[in-house]
Amino acid sequence: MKYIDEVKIQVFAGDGGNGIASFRREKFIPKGGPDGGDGGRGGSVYALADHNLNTLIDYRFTPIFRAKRGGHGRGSDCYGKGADDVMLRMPVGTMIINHQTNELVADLKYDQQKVLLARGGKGGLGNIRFKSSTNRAPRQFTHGETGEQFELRLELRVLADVGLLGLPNAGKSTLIRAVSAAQPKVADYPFTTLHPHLGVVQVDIGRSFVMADIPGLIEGAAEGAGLGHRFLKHLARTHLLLHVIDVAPFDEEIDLVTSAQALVNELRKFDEILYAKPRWLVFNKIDLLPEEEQQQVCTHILQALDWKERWFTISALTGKGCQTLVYAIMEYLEKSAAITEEI
Ligand SMILES: Nc1nc2c(ncn2[C@@H]2O[C@H](COP(=O)(O)OP(=O)(O)OP(=O)(O)O)[C@@H](O)[C@H]2O)c(=O)[nH]1
Ligand SMILES: [Mg+2]
Repeated sequence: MKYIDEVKIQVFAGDGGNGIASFRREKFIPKGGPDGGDGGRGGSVYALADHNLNTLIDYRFTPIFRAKRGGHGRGSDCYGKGADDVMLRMPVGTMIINHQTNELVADLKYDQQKVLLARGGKGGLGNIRFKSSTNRAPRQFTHGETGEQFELRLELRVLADVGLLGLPNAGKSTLIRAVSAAQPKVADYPFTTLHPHLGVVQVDIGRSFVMADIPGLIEGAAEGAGLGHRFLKHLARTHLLLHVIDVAPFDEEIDLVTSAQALVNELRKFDEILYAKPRWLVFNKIDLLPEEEQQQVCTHILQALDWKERWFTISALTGKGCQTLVYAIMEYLEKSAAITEEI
């Protein structure tokens, strides 16, 4: 299925139904009073967050949504029927932006969150409403209000605590499979992952965090190489990035230091804020290296990069080191959340 994370839609709420001027006409009642009812309310358009959805693709095909108008009032005190509301289901993590003003209308953060997008018009008043002691036969009535309408932009930014960053084939998807129930495809060719996947990492009872796996990044991504770098925006809301490095690449020509630096450059070209986020190094596939070489390779990279942050060695395939990594992440997230609260 194609992954769509930005779309433009138009929403039209229904107009209110008109009120009506009408008089009772009955046999033997020569002068019946006013009996024109109010118009019904127009339907409104709402957004509803749904955690079972993970793409905005449906909106690419159907970008226009209209709620119905309210029924008109009728004689014999009959009120017009209110129209049904229209519910637009969207993935959690969708940001809804007014396309004209660029204002953020809503940010869907939890399942079943409901947000009004366009309000239906109120129904008009029937002439019963205008009856008074001085005016027993009013002819006034009002029209229904117009429903609101907007052009909106939907932008999906997955909500994850930790994001995986790395060259294609580094083992990002293997890692998320090892530590969560997420099952993105794993294969020994580059660009296996074509869109973001989320996995919930359950560390202990009641302690968990969300990890995001995104497509691999290569040098020149800013200029469109590989799958480009547009998927990086999905890391914008994370608190921590894990830079996954394959320590035993199939292609022995690959220089681990240069390629790690190239990746960080791409990150920086994409967004300074993302670049400034806390980042840890994760040396993966250590099962492919003899023990003494593991140490050598890691030390070499750490020194060449002048690395001051935390780093880990793992094998996503055998699971070695993965527990230590997830506990460290959990503790870090708990601590940083505490810091934010204190401020
Ligand atoms: N020996 C070994 N192989 C691994 C390990 N982790 C991943 N692999 C293999 O490396 C290949 C690529 O793994 P993926 O998890 O698909 O890599 P990715 O980083 O998600 O790749 P893209 O989605 O293409 O960016 C697969 O053949 C995995 O089985 C590891 O720790 N040890
Ligand atoms: Mg992958």
